[in-house]
Amino acid sequence: MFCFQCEQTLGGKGCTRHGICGKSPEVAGLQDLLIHMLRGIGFYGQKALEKGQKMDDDTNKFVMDAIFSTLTNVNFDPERFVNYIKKAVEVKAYLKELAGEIEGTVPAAADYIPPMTKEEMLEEAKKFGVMADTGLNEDIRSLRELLTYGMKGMGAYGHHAHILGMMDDRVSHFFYKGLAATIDNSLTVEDLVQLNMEFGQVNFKCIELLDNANTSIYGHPVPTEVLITKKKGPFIIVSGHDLKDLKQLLEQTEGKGINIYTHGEMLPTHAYPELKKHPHLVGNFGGAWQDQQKEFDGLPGAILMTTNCLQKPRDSYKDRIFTSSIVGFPEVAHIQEADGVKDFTPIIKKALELGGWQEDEPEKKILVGFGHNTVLGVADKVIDAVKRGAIKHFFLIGGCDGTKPGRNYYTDFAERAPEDTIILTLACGKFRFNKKEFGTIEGLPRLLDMGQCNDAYSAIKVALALAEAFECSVNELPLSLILSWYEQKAVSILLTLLSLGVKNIHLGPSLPAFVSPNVLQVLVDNFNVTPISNVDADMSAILGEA
Ligand code: FSO
Ligand code: SF4
Repeated sequence: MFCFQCEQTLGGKGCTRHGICGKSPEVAGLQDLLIHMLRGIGFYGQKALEKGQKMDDDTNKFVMDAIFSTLTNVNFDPERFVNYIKKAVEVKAYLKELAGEIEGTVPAAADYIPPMTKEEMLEEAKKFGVMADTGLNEDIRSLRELLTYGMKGMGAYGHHAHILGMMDDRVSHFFYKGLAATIDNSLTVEDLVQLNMEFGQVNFKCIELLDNANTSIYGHPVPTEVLITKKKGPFIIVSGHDLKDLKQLLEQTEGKGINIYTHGEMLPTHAYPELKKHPHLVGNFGGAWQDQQKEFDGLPGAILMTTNCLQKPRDSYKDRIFTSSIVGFPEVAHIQEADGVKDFTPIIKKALELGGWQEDEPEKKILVGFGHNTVLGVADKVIDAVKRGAIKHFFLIGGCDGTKPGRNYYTDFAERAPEDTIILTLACGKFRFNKKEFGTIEGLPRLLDMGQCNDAYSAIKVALALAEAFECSVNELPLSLILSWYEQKAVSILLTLLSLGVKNIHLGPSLPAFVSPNVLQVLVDNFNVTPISNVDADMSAILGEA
């Protein structure tokens, strides 16, 4: 196997024997084969679109879901990948027919048909790994992978928007174009840089769609205090990013005496009016995803993983963890779905059987719910405070957490931020410091949580509005982006920020292994992307201190 798509890749180079994430060589091989099939689907899909053919919704959905399934920490079940590959054969045949006669060269990947048993698929997969084409120019490989990983992230966001009934052709059609580009040998480094930027714009549209879906269905997040301590009684912990799963579970557990806790990236959901109105959505449990094995160990409650980040479940809780939709792990119960409705009966039964915590803990709370609607609602106050010098700078400390050392940087950075600065947070990196006290500036909390990683849309919207108010560009605002990346959703957000012309991003804890030295130089030259160094030096440089 060879995989280097996430930040924790072995030695900063690539996982070759077994994934640090727990991905087996078997799953890695099947994912390689699935991606190879999707590239061919991209070719015929793009040809069909160029001829003005209409793409049906099921095909678009398959492409998004299949690419999402290969994202880090989502699905570890080989059987699910065998099924995706079989389905991909049908989808490709359908698109080939739709595309009709092809003029010009057809790449070999487009007409590739895999064998139908898992064993044969694994043998074949060896031909299609990331490094299989040893003669490929390293910058071309780097840019193809950058685009592929960005699309994995957009597959996740597109999936969430789609299940809430929102989709846009610009988003769903880009997958064909992007995947086709990764097997187009006529494209140069410049073409691929350009395409990655185009992708960033399309992903911006995608996260906007998702924001519209979330806020039109569940209301705009409002500042909300969230309990972070245990309550007596049976409970279910819901992790991941899927608001629809959480809503359906809240409805199905109504009046059953079960408390629902959010975990990880589900924390911001407490702020949505249509979710918070359920009194049994009681609080948030634990820290970021990488703490789950320790935190779920022997837990007297049930756990639902709606998306990444799933880690290999320990035996102590394997009987009480459930996966849904794209997530999977061998021998872990999967929640079934029919016509968009999930049946959570098994998890409800499990929670009641386990009985839950025996006692209440003394209460502690934290504040969430500072999406674009809330922040822009107090924009006049914020702008005035900046003009008077009461607020000197904004730091967006956003992105994902992870297992590797070096991530204390973000906690240290937040703690070192001067008292006349505001800290905006996004995604699961915040768990390292969101329970600390940061105080207020003129009644405004200094730490404002904007939400999940996909809520980067909120941060961008606020930044654009502030730039308009101050009649300057985003890059001239007293705003610095201090980003931590882990998996491919972060890659998609990074490309979106770059495509919007955002410069001076501080990126860490390490740089992506799939970015070649020349591609990195392009990012540095054009966008001044800066690797994080040490907190004091970075803070001084940002604030212009001597
Ligand atoms: Fe974290 Fe995992 Fe949201 Fe990621 S839970 S690491 S960027 O999947 O998605 O922030
Ligand atoms: Fe390694 Fe990350 Fe790939 Fe898992 S997803 S195999 S940890 S590079």
